[in-house]
Amino acid sequence: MFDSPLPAAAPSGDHPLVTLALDGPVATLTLNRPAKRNAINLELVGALGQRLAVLPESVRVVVLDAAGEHFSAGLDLSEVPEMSAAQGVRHSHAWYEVFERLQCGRLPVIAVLRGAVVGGGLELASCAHVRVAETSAYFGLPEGQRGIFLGGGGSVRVSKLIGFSRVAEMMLTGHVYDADEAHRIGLTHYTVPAGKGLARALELAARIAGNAPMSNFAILRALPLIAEQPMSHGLMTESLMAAITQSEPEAKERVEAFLAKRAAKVAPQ
Ligand code: 1HE
Repeated sequence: MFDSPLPAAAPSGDHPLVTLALDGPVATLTLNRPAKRNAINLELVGALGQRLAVLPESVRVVVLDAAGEHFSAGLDLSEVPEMSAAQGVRHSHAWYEVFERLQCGRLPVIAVLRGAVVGGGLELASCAHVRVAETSAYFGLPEGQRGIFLGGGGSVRVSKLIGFSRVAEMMLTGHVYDADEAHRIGLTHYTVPAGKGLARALELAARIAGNAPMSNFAILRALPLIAEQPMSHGLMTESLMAAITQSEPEAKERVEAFLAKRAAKVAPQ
């Protein structure tokens, strides 16, 4: 074990680098370092982790937004020159701890992406469950050009989203994907006009918050496990999760409402 390099945070979770707005079941967390294009230093990672740790029980969905024109310029490069190899490993693990809280916590996360979503910013965005990109968003992994490497989980998470080959090519050539291309390759789920990202994310958040909690739990906790399991194990996990979710009283009520023609039909949007 080693000491975390993350700075101690206020027990309330309050920190100016990540602001919180609560609206019913939706918590909007906003990266708030626009003068540095939301470059991610350890203080910001710590602030994000602390905010996530102390969200009220009433919160059902997190929207992750960013102040200014850019989601994030990635790792705060000013932290690199002084870092020893051992500190570098601990630095990455500090990011992993917080990013895992985001990806594998109890809450679905919707990221609102605009401008630069690069390096560690893309690694952060890849932890979200839903990615909404404004048309200004662009996606790159300039680590190769900076003489460094992915260190915030991107070699695992971004590769799972778009494939190892695209990640290698992005890093080797400095290829930057625009919002349309990113959508086409499955890096994002929605592309919306400039300035409309937060509104779309909030609309999606309301839908997610309206799902049965057990269904959201299964989507967050079982689906990623199933993706890692061999087929026979995945099918067994799926069947157990299906049986548990459908035995919840809320599932019975929702299905009965549909059968009684009291629930909305599926329709194209
Ligand atoms: C920064 C950073 C940063 C901006 N670390 N300070 N990431 C990168 O290689 C991306 C580097 N950044 C850029 O390419 C550009 O800043 C942007 C395209 C994102 C935005 O350009 P622009 O013209 O709007 O802003 P700017 O003038 O370049 O930056 C404004 C300020 O933010 C400026 O500081 P100032 O004190 O001169 O005002 C910049 O120095 C500062 N700034 N980006 C530190 N990244 C866990 S491993 C992950 C590894 C990586 O993430 S590698 C990728 C790093």
